[in-house]
Amino acid sequence: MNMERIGVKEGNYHLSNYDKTYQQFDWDEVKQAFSWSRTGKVNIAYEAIDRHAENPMKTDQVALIYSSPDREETYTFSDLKQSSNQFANVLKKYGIEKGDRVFIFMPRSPEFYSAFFGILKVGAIAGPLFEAFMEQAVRDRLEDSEASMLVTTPELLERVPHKELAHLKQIVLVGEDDNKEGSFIDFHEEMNQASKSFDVEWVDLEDGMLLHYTSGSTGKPKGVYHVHHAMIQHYQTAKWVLDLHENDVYWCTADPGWVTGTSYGIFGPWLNGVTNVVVGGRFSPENWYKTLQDYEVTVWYSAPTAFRKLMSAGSQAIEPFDLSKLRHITSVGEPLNPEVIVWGLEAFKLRIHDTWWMTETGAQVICNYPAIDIKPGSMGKPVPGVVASIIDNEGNELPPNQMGNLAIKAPWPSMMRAIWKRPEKYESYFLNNWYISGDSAYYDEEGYFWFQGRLDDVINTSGERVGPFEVESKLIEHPAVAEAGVIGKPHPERGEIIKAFITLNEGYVQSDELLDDIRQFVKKGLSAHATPRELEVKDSIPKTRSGKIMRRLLKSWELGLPTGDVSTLEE
Ligand code: 6R9
Repeated sequence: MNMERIGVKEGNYHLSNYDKTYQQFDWDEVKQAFSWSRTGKVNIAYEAIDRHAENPMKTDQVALIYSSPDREETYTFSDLKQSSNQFANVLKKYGIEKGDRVFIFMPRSPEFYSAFFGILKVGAIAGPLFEAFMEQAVRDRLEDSEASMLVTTPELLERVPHKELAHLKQIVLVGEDDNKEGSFIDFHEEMNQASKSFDVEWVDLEDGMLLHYTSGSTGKPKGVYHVHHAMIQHYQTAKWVLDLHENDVYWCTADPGWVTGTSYGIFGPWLNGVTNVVVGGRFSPENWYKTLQDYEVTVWYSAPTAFRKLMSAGSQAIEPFDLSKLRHITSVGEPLNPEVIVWGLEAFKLRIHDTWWMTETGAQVICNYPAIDIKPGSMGKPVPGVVASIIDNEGNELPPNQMGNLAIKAPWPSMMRAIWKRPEKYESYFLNNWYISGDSAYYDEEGYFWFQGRLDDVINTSGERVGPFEVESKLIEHPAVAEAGVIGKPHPERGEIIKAFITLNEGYVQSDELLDDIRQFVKKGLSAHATPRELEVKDSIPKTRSGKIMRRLLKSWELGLPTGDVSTLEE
């Protein structure tokens, strides 16, 4: 097989002529897809839910398939319109107004989506939090955002220091609470009493709708602020990149505490009126394959870390399942190792399409489309309507094949509009009208972008620049290696040496021979200078909830330094 390039399969794809569209496209063309282009009345919740509920052809279509170990339910667009109207009425009753911050701290569930759209319908700003956050992480976010209301569950309430948060006026509890002390609002009781009709609060395209907190390498997490305008890009990229069509059944595995779980777990599919699968509970290869099979999922959006777990479970895990309905797979969050793409071709007979974007970009920016060739290891090409480039530290564009700052020309529709309460921080992202991503990359003569690393992760060993991703990818090609995290460790002679942390696949035990074999494998496969001088076997590799290897944390452990903000660390 030619691994340099994987060609396009026959198919009726959106964006069938990438080059032409890229040259001619203007975001104004998308506006007519929304009712506000005719009525002037804007609200992303209306476009995602109510517009379909008011369409006789779509009102009874299943919008949400929810599946968790103890619940399996479906909701139509009409159901979601009504339940979010009910919650909007609850919010009004308790005085929530346009611009207020209302946070949601609970597992994925149908109630989550009613609450989320209810918040948007009153014009308030939603702040979704990962259910696994512990007290400090919850406190930081509620304090910084000055949220006035929180929607949570009785189980998670103990991690909310509510008596110490001056701005937090009200807490809505979803679920039975036996020893209710203090005055909480009972979600189900209020919903039962609330009217199913509601007059949506019309907003401006530039009004806020979402605050996503993300951690940088230093300091407290920052609130990335998004506006209703983002819907234009959510909608259009969900067509071009996720290739969503009317009859698709779509599954995004991301939690809405992460931007992927909102932009493409909520907005992308529902703005396009597609049936959306949401799965609660824990990951296991069997559950995941069963989900794909039982709901006849056609389009799937997940992350390299998940694909690698499935890959290490082997082909016997996939064999019992019929995945013949699946026609398109996409990936985000960290580099997609070529090894995983090769596995995907075997396991699913499909290409896995890598997509690059960030919390700050709000939507997909550089992607592999079903309609272009894939070069494994590359993130693909910019979304039409978005200009991406590589610039030096002075803000000058660099020619092909030169590594530099991956940058996006401001503005684009889904771009963040502020860092909450920190205008100087926001300004610091921009240079000569370029948004500086903090990633390093280069593009080749054909315009494909190649990720090199977070700028702070690139290793310089004896004057050679080595991207940790390259080494990690090579390591996991070794049959014994399940996962790998690679850092640069300071070294008096060489500047840095490469240190790799690995976990082993089932059936392998650590021995000097094995570690030596792994090192030889990298040396042979990559190069001597990219070979880890140190190799350490671990039980697990620290990752963020969105699946990114936390090299910063590995490095702190290695050097005995303080670990900084670890609120996004997966358990
Ligand atoms: C959507 C999301 C953003 C950072 C980004 C980069 C890394 C994301 C990637 C990727 C290589 C890809 N990243 N996608 N790196 N290839 N396809 O992940 O947002 O959590 O804000 O992370 O993730 O380093 O700068 P966010």
